[in-house]
Parts: sequence; structure tokens; C-alpha cells
Amino acid sequence: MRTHILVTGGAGFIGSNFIRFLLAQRPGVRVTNLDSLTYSGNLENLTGIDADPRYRFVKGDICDDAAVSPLVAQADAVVHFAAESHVDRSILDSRPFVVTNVMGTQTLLDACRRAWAGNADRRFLYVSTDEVYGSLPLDRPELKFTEETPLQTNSPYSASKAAGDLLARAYHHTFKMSVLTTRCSNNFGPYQFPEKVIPLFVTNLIEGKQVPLYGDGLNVRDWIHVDDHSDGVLCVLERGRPGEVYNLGGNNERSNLELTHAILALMGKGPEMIRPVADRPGHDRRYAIDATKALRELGWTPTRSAWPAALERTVRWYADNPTWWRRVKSGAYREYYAKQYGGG
Ligand code: NAD
Ligand code: TDX
Repeated sequence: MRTHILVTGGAGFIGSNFIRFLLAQRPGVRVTNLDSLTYSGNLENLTGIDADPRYRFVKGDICDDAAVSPLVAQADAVVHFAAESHVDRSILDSRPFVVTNVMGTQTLLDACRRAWAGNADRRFLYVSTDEVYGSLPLDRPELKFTEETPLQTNSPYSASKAAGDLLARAYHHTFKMSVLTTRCSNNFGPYQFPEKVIPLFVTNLIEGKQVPLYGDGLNVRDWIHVDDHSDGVLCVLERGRPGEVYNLGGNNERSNLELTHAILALMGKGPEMIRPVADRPGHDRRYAIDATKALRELGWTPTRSAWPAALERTVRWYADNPTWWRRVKSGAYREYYAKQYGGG
């Protein structure tokens, strides 16, 4: 078992849930969390973990080699979550996406190459996304993304993630580093930044505000609970084959309209709370993951994503934790919201 794991972006939504999951599942592990605390990084996501002697936090930027190199040298493995992660922000300004998702990934990979000097026992896991595959048509429900599907990125976000994904592949091929890649579908669960659709809609409804639904609402996403994603990442880290890509998905396709109505029903609200707004430019129509490879090779299945129970638990978490999201939704978030949705 790898005993000292460097997690990047561990103060964000998935990274913080992963650290919680990892410390619970693997008592012998030590975790260093490297995070620069951008707008989406929040140490409150790690409440309860911060006192654990197996955990330490380091504030630093993955683009800064002086911060990264000593941490990489001490680690048996790197699980790389740190990223600019929101498609709409990449449409407003793509530069931070290229800097962090491409240059930051290159900085990390190069630090590992130098510090690990060909030691294949040390592993680098790149957390990629299903968005690198582009979009599937609505009228071909039998089609899903496999690991062989060509990369066809459509947003600056997905293009920057694909660049990091391919750099990770290149470091395996050229420098024989033990690199693994996961490509996961849309996550939901606690501590998700309320720019993403589920926490945005749930918290807006609690505040008595409408929910901005893009376009015709028929775009489809494949929803997975964040704990199933964490479980998949851990399976791949421990038992995946170096150089391989593993798709992870919830087997849970929903249109945005269906998702919105499910949230409205759980919260006792009516359809008048939907505000149809202009579509996202370049909006991918449908994502659907075929995760057969992770099942066949690693025995991984998403057991925590069952609908609507998992959605209901998530809605309840936001209802029960208003202090967390009210603080997150104040300050700079308001400027973003006004720019993206025109106030309201
Ligand atoms: P998030 O925005 O909630 O968290 C990102 C974290 O990275 C934050 O804590 C932020 O402070 C940190 N970070 C950003 N730039 C940094 C830098 N330069 N140096 C150090 N830290 C930095 O994102 P998330 O939704 O938790 O996504 C985590 C990862 O999972 C991303 O790589 C994303 O592409 C991938 N992913 C997300 C989803 C999803 O549905 N959210 C699905 C598949 C893959
Ligand atoms: O206000 C909104 N209204 C709306 O209709 C927002 C924010 C979103 N949507 C729609 C757009 C998408 O079809 O909901 C769907 C989900 O949108 P997001 O939550 O922004 O997620 P998505 O763009 O699908 O990307 C997510 O999944 C893949 C994550 O943000 C990425 O980090 C991940 O890689």
C-alpha cells in the first residue's frame, strides 16, 4: 500500500471528499493536501479532518516548482485534482484554465519525473473528465464514451483538461512514469461549489430564487455521487495498470429538465421557479460513460449513486448546512453570478 499520498486540489469539492474517503478507508495512510485556495478552494470543506495527525495542509500553487518539488519527493503517489473546473468560467476567461490545467499539470509531472527517477512503484494519477470526449447525440442512446473514443473537446475547460490528460500520457510513454488516468462523469454530493448546477439550484430555491435553466433543458449528464468517484480513484490508484485510462460513471443519465423537476419535487417547489435562460455557448448535448473496463479489471461499480435517494441525501445536506454555502455565496461569488446570469 502507498503510505504517503500527495493530493492536489484537496480543498475543492472532489478533492476534499476524496481525502475524507481515503483517511476513512486506509488507516495507515498519510495525506498532504497541496492547494492554492482559489475561489473554489475552502478549508471548511475539511472540517473534522484538519485535526487528524495523518493529514497536513500546504498552501501552494501547482505551477510553482519550488512549492511542488519537495512535496513530490516525499510522496509515494500523487492524486492530481487541482484545476479550474467550471465550463462557464472558461467561456468568460480561458487563461487561468490553460495556466493551471496545462502548465500546472506539466510542473507536477516534471517534478515527479525528477524526484522519482524512474521508480515505477511511485504513481501519478491524473483526474481527467468525460468532457474530453466531446458530445453524444440525443437520438443515439446506445452510444456511450469508452476509453477508445477519440478526444473531441468543445469548451476551453475541456480542451485544457485534455491537454493535461495527454501530457500525463506522454510522461508515461516517454519517461516510463507510472501514470494512471481516470475520466469521470458529473459528480454531485456535499461541499460542491454552488456554481455547478445541483448546488446552485438547491441553494437558489432555499433562498426563494428561481433556477436558471440553459436552452431547452434537454442536455443530458451522467450523474455519479462523489463517494463513488473517490472509490474509483482509489481502485485505479492501487490496482490500475500504469499507462491506462479508466472511465468512471454513474450509469445514471438525466436530462437537465428531469434533474430540475426532481429537485423541485424534493423541495416542494413548483415549475414556476424555473427561469429559462440563453443556452451555454457550445453546450455539449449529452455525456454517457461506459465504465465496463473499471468493472472488469478492478471490480469497481458505483454503489452510492442510486437515484433519487442519492440526490435526496445531497439536497438534505445543503438544507442542513446553510452556514457553509451562505458564506461561499457571499463576496466575489456575487460578481460572478451577476456576470453569468445578469443578477436576479
Ligand atoms: P473545484 O473547483 O471544486 O476544486 C478545485 C480545487 O483546486 C480548489 O480547491 C482550488 O483551490 C484548487 N486549485 C485550483 N488551481 C490551483 C492551483 N493552481 N494550484 C493549487 N490548487 C489549485 O473542482 P472539483 O469539481 O472538485 O474538480 C476536481 C477535479 O476533478 C478537477 O480536475 C476536475 O476537472 C475533475 N472532474 C470534476 C468533475 C465534476 O463533476 N466536478 C467530473 C470529472 C472530473
Ligand atoms: O445555471 C446553470 N444552468 C444549467 O442549465 C448551470 C450552471 C448549468 N446548467 C446545465 C449545463 C449542463 O448541461 O446543467 C448541466 C451541468 O452543468 P455544470 O454543473 O456546469 O456541469 P458540466 O458543465 O456538465 O461540467 C461538470 O462535469 C464535468 C463539471 O463542472 C466539470 O468539472 C466536469 O469535468
